[in-house]
Amino acid sequence: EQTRSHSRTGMDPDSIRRGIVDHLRYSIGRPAATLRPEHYYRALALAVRDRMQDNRVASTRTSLELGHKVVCYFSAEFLMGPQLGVNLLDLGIEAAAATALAELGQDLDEVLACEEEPGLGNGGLGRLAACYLDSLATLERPAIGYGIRYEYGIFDQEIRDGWQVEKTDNWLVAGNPWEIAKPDVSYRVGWRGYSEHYRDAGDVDRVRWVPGRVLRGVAYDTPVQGYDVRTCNVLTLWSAHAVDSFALAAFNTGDYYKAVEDEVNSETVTKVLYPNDEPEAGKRLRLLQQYFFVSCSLQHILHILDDLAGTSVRALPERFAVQLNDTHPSIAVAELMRLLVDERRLDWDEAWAITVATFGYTNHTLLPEALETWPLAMFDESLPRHLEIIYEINRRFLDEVRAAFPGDEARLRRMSLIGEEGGKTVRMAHLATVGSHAINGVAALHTELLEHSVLADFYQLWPERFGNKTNGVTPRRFLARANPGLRELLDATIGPGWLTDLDRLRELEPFADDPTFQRQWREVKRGNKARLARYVHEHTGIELNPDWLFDIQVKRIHEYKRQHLNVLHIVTLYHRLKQDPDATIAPRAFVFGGKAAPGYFLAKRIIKLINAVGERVNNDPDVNRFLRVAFVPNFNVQNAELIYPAADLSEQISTAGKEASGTGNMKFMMNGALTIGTLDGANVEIRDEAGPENFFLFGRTADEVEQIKRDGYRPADYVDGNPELAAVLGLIGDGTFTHGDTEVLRPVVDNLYRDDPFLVLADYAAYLEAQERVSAAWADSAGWTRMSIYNSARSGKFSSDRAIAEYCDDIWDVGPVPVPK
Ligand code: 26M
Repeated sequence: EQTRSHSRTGMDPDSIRRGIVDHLRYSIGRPAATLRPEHYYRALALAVRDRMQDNRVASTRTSLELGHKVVCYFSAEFLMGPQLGVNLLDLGIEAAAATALAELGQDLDEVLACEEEPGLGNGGLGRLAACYLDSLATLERPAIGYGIRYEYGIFDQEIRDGWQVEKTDNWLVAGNPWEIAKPDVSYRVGWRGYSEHYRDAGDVDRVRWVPGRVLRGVAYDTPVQGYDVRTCNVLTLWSAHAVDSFALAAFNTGDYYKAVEDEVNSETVTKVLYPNDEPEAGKRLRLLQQYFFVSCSLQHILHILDDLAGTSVRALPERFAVQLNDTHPSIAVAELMRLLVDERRLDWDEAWAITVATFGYTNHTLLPEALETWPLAMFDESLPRHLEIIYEINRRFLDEVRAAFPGDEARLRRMSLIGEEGGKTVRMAHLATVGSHAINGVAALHTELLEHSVLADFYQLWPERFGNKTNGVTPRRFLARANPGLRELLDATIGPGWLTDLDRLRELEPFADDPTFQRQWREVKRGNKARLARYVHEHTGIELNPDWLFDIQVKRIHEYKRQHLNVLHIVTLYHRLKQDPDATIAPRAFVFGGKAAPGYFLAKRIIKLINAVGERVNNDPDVNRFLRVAFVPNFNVQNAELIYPAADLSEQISTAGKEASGTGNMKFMMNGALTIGTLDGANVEIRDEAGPENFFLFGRTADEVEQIKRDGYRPADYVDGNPELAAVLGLIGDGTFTHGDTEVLRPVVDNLYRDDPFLVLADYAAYLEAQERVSAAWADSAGWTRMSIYNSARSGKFSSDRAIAEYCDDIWDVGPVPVPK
């Protein structure tokens, strides 16, 4: 290992070139004459993985042998994005790899473009998990990400005739060079069946679960390299397979064929990622997915403990901290109790103390329709023993509530793990809360609302368990990789330390009014806008002028995120330009991107609305001198890296109180966009950091939203009181944007006029007024540039390094474990 630079895993261009050539020969196996960039991609990826693997071996040895505590991040989603670029950055071998490839006649950028991104997440929650793995490794904290190896990730979105069309994301077809299959790391996971009471050898009454079905989980490990450190952690994703034989002892011959018949093929369990905002939830297979990965992960953790000689399961909370990323893995609370009580034969109280000391729970949404519950009957049929355990947890928990709040029957009903309204259900947020020593929200406002609304009763019982952990994003991917121009300018201006200490961006402040620096800043931004314009042209045929204001909204399409409010602004400008042929406005390019859940009717109409307005605007010579509208198809991590750095204006316009945090808002800010936004989620903190003079605030507050709803919101009143708004809705409804078709967009207009559950119309006037302020500010180029610089300079708080340091200090009690170089 001392002679590493001469070994097969050296970091110099010669060693990397030899690594590529070796893998082309021994791992790819194609005649030299037929080698294309994708083969060089795979060979380089494997060569890079080899180098991470050395670090991985050293990291495991250091953390496990020295007895350090390990963070286990349980998440049904990890939206990792392309790996090659960041891994080269983390290892410090971008230049060396480019040289090695050049010597082989290949271009690094072309090779990077060959990577198919693993889209194993829906959006914010899954991407957050990926940013956190990056920061854990960079901060040298031993960590394992546990999740599901979906064969099909989030669907690929195509736009046809303005409509979203879903294509399956077959991301594994060309193979995945980053993962290592571990067929020897495999666990059995039960399902259905019944529980059985018996007397053990020591004459103690015990319960065991006799599953009706069994499947097998196999681990696939992906290394997660820290930046400029030896620490390399791992993401373990579980893949479902059939057990070796279907002929389980529990089956009698009569059951056998029936069992095979109605058995879901075991492999289907990890087939496909579910959308998180599909209106029709409560799918049995989804429950099985959750239980499957949680059971494998907990078995793996207990197995690691067993392997550490002399470590009993009683030491679990000293050696492992398990974080539940939303309620998706919250069945872990019942599963760990089952493993400890039924299988390891601990008594209940001791097992419960271990469980609560082990788990932490992060809540990511307050939307009532998004809180996970399972129909009791389905739960009982699927996980009968776990339901019994949940009843016992609930019985003891409600005794505790009764003792704390005597005679408060309503409170007991509200807090129960079992919901009674509209058919009995298991409330997963309650299970996660009761089973965790730490519960957190993801932005200050969100945590506040959590403590006083959704989990208010729990907060009153255990205030000390609650806390805030404002989200963060990794500057390695979303600044250094995504914005090479800015990276270079930052390095030249304040030195390279910012990449691991983002607060140092503050050192830019003295340059905010410096004309030379301002010019360089604008040149970087213009280059990024030209780069995005090329991409948009290539993928949509729409031409955008990089000198225009780039006004961007990218995120999942959802009513609460209010993309339609943005469209109302565009249609207002269209209307004004058509009304007055002499009118001029500061030219703007509106860019949208985002996927709608396949079953979400209105979200899909909103996509159609954006594209319909875009088609009309982009082709009308009266307005296309001032306005363009582009919908970037298939928003994903890869094109996100082109989009965030190209923004002048970041649209963060959710109804106050509905967006838990947002993380795109942080990526825009770091890259020098100004925000137009409501007081929602982390926007509040973004405005605090940037300074209110560098943020375009509008809209009702969360309290006002609640007040308006309580008073009986009547959206039609806002239309009747505002002729311009009436005209704008009229244009959308009368076929102006749909070749005369008055039906297609009718549901969107009707919904706003009749219900408007997210107060689009109540905030319309304030939004227009804020957009006027944006246009006025844009007219002053030096002033805008100063505000842009201040936004980047003050974005340090939103590094995931800050967030992870807080989790480590306040919840996990895990310090740095440097791995010697
Ligand atoms: C489900 C059914 C119907 C409508 C909505 C949902 C639903 C909405 C949100 C289900 C789950 C949801 O939350 C998951 C999620 O991705 N939350 C996001 O987590 C990010 C990381 O913390 C935050 O930045 C986002 O604000 C939050 O929406």
